[in-house]
Amino acid sequence: MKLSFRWYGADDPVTLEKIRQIPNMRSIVTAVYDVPVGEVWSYESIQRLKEQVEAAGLVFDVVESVPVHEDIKLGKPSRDKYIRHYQENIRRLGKAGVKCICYNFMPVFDWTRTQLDQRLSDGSTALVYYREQLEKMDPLSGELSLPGWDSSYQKDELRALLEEYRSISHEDLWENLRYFLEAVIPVAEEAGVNMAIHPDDPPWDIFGLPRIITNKQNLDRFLKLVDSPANGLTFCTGSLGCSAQNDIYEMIEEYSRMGRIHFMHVRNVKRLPDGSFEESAHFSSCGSLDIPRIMEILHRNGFSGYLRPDHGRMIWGETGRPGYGLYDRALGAAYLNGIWETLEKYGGEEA
Ligand code: DNO
Repeated sequence: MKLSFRWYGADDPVTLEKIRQIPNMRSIVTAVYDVPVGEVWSYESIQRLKEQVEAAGLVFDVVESVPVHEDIKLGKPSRDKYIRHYQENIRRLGKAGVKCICYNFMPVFDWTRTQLDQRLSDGSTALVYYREQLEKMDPLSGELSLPGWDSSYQKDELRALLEEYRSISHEDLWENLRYFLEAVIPVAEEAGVNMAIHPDDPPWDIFGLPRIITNKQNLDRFLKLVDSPANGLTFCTGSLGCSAQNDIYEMIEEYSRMGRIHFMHVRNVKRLPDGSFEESAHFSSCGSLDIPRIMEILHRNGFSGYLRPDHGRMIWGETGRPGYGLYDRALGAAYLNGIWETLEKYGGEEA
């Protein structure tokens, strides 16, 4: 397991120097943020990131995300141009030492919550998804913005884009994903890079848009689309785990044994009876997931990929990017370290 931490670049209030002080921290998960979606990342920007990360004594080997242009997901004729750009980004990142690229195939919106500062009983605030709130939300209102969302759309562009998706079925999206993978996976293999798709968060359709990376059946289908080790997963426990139908332990067991999990996002989530959920502290009893069980499965199957604590609550008065403050994610890292060290020393068949 290679412990990693997400960093949003030079203007992230959580500095590399602070991240480095988290015990056992190894890799920085970041991206080039100064290039519009679909364009080629400049060598200079990639090199600058690498130098900044290495100067802080950390490793630059995971990128999250190289976003996929909507024309690729929509299967438009212009997709070939964007796929060429994507291939070039994989080559450039591979040359810079990147081993894993996280991306997603969610139409228009990335991860979605309905409120970013819900107060929990301990006084901290967390990101939540309340079904009732979602039903009242208008994606065109621009009332919500999350880190990682492409907020560069003008209202009219967004309306037009949503309109285009009206004719895209789940099967169309699968077909467009296959087309994309057949083009990029061979390039990734050659560049020594593992591609790791992030599941849809939450793992069901929202705002009438199709979502397909949602459950075991679909992940099985995804892995078979191009059956190469370079075509793998970012297994996000919080994304897949917010649906009670997903047996995430069974999934982690199978996919880690297959060697197809390249990146783990580990966080906890508290499922509510109506299908809503609240993000919670990493510690198991704060939410619905059994975190030591997740770590035990990974350990037993010899997991050697990247792993990062995922979203944290806002605690101790910290302000910053929703879900991406320092304190609670650092507590998460320490907790995950503790479980892993215990497994290494005293448990599991590999110990
Ligand atoms: C949320 C993140 C996602 C993820 C993308 C990958 O916190 O896990 O935004 O980076 O879906 O493309």
